[in-house]
Amino acid sequence: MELGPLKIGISCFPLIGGSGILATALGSELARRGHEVYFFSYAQPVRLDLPQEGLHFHRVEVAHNPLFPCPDYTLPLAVKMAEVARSKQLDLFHVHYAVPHALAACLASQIVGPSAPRIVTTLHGSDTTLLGQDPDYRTAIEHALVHSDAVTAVSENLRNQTQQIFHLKRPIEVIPNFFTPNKPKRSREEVRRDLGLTDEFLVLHLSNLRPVKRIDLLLRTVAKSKNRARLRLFILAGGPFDPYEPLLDELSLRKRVIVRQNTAVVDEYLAAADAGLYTSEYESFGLGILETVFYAKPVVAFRVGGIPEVIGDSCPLYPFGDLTAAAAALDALIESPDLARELGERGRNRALERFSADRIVPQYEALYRRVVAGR
Ligand code: GMT
Repeated sequence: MELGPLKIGISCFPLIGGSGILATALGSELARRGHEVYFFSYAQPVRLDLPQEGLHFHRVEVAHNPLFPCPDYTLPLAVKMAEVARSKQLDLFHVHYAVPHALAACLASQIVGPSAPRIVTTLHGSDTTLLGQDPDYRTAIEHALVHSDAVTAVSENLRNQTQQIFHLKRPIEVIPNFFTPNKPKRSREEVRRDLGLTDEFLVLHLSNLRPVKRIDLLLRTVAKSKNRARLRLFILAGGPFDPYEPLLDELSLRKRVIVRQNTAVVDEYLAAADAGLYTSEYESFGLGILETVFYAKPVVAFRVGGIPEVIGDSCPLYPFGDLTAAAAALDALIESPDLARELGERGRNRALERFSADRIVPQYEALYRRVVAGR
């Protein structure tokens, strides 16, 4: 059954973090393809460019009602989703992260009743790998997964982990993340000048600095490099760097590391870099890695979670915690621009083939049509 453009409600976190960034990119692509997309969040998602035809943003007020001892977000979110679902006759909610978004969607659907939008839940990682093990959340997550009309995971690895943690009977479809580079506003030379660089090898790290990113290992890898005097580590931080300040002094790295906080648009920095360095102990996918790869930069990373699915055989990966191997890999790139170029190009070609919007967004559209047709 062929269905026309859909009305889709998207709930996501608005901050710098893979799930919100992916949800925002998906919403923009869907609007470009003629769908009407309604975002729900407590702030405008950092990469949501408004106004754009077909894109709407509904701010949810976190309730600080004096009757309650704690602020509440899930109920106001569910109410907003239900109101918009009714007034705009949404076809489906696509929620990113089980808690609170999938749960709010379940509640909104009960509020709306028989004509409620279908629910597609996309799992991004910590919502099942961490919260799924937390007895205070596990049952609620399980409820949301069982009551969604479709559940997707961003990698095979996350699908397997989720199945192991929850023993679900329902299928989980893997739809990987995608990325669309935006033309950088400044030239590579301008950006490097702004960062105070001349001919240093610029190693980029892009993340929210949560403990799972192992920033300690990131700094220790750089400290182990034979070429540390020739390199600069540039951290685009979506979270506070303060906890790692003492380590900078301990490893005598202060002059080698540049940190910029909360940068929403990363393209010009990706273009200005020479390589990416990621030392996470787990990534369901690693959207920052994909962004780096799309700019034809070679990546040094550990073989954990879904990272092998993103990188394939385009760059070697190393056992988790093998800092000697990671530092040697970095040295090889610094010492051989040809190798860096070859690995970077190989990664980009693979990413273009597998993780472009044109490859991934139609997979979501096909899923939406299946669940809406099954109403
Ligand atoms: O990595 C984070 O801490 C943020 C988190 C999120 O939900 O925003 O990222 C998760 O989702 C991203 C988008 O699908 C994935 O690329 C990240 O690998 C995943 N993080 C983890 O699994 C730790």
